[in-house]
Amino acid sequence: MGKNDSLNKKLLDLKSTLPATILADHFKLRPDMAQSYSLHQKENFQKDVAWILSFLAEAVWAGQPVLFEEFVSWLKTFLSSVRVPMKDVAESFDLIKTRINEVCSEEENELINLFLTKAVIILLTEDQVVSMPAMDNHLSPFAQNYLDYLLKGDRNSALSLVLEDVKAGVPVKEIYVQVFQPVQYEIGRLWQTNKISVAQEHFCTGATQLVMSQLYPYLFTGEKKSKKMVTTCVPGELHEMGARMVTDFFEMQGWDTYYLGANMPIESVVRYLGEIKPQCLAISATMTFHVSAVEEMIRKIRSAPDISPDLKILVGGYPFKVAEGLWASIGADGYAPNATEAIEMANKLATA
Ligand code: B12
Repeated sequence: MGKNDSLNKKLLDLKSTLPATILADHFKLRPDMAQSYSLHQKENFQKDVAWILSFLAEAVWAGQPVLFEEFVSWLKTFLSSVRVPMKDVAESFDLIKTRINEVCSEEENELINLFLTKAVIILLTEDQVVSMPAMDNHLSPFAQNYLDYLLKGDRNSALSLVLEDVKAGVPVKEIYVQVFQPVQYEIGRLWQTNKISVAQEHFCTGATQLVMSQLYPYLFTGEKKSKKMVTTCVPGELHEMGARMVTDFFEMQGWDTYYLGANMPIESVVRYLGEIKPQCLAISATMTFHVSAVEEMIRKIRSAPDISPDLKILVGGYPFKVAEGLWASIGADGYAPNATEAIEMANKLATA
């Protein structure tokens, strides 16, 4: 699988001009729309075109059509919930294809057209293709109760519910795996299907971060392993709860953990690793268009003179779940789909 840097750049460069061009093309094709679109709709249309280019560029770069297909399924679920006809979306994809074909080589177009043709098929198949983040996510009665409190804006009751359980001896890990993670996924699904607002999603996430911080005294096991690990997200990546959860699982296993959180500049991570000298680094990315940043971070770490070649680098997050083998192709030592398996993988790599 080759990394197509020049095509990636070409597609990303198009983000500055193509959205306006496609909007104009679409209006030419459908004058009725030109009349009825509000300014807000025009802005959203152009944002969507820029997004399509970002996902396309990254999937083409990674040589992973599945990343783009997943995105198209996601877009289908997202736009269907606000009643955008898929015929219109498919038309835009065709216009995007035509315009890209004007500026790319024959060989590049052959590759891009494979991605875009499949996208149109996904959009126009009758069955609603449900993307991975919107899949049915069965919550336990306890998790449902917790979510209901959050959705009502009742953070205190949500906190009490969890604290009572933990004080009664329920392991923190169980709360993370059976409550926080599925509830976060469900919140995402509710937002994607237009059932809750961005504000509600932010409130729920903030509340769960608060509850997690209250559980901090329960994380320490007492037995220390004299092993260090650092966790970070890549530049631009704002989803930090997966990274945080992975870090806390290591802490509960007796590791000394150093959690850097969201949106970390690569140079700072490299410098920090040189100072801390951990045995393991966990890199988290949720958005598909951040995979190349993960690759860049790994490449820069590997070439830094003061970082041990024995440092084991684990990666995880949504794109790595979707695209099999992606982790290996960007130079990581391992991947795990969740916090529990992240520990198992780190132990396996330590003894390898
Ligand atoms: C909360 C949230 C946000 C918050 C994040 C705040 C914060 N402080 O973290 C905010 C509001 C910032 C946000 C922003 C956006 N979000 Co958001 N967000 C979510 C949401 C609802 C929950 C994320 C979460 O907390 N998950 C819980 C954790 C525990 O799960 P996890 O990340 O999968 O982590 C586990 C594993 O993946 C693994 N893992 C993770 N990292 C690592 C690392 C290693 C090394 C290992 C081994 C394992 C591992 O272990 C973890 C624990 O088991 C998700 C829904 C979802 N399905 O995830 C959407 C979601 C990810 N967001 C989405 C979108 C679209 C966006 C935005 C683009 C929205 C917008 N229009 O602006 C932006 C992009 C921001 C950016 N540039 O990063 C979409 C992505 C869709 C797609 N096709 O990619 C999702 C899926 C929602 C949806 N269903 O549509 N978001």
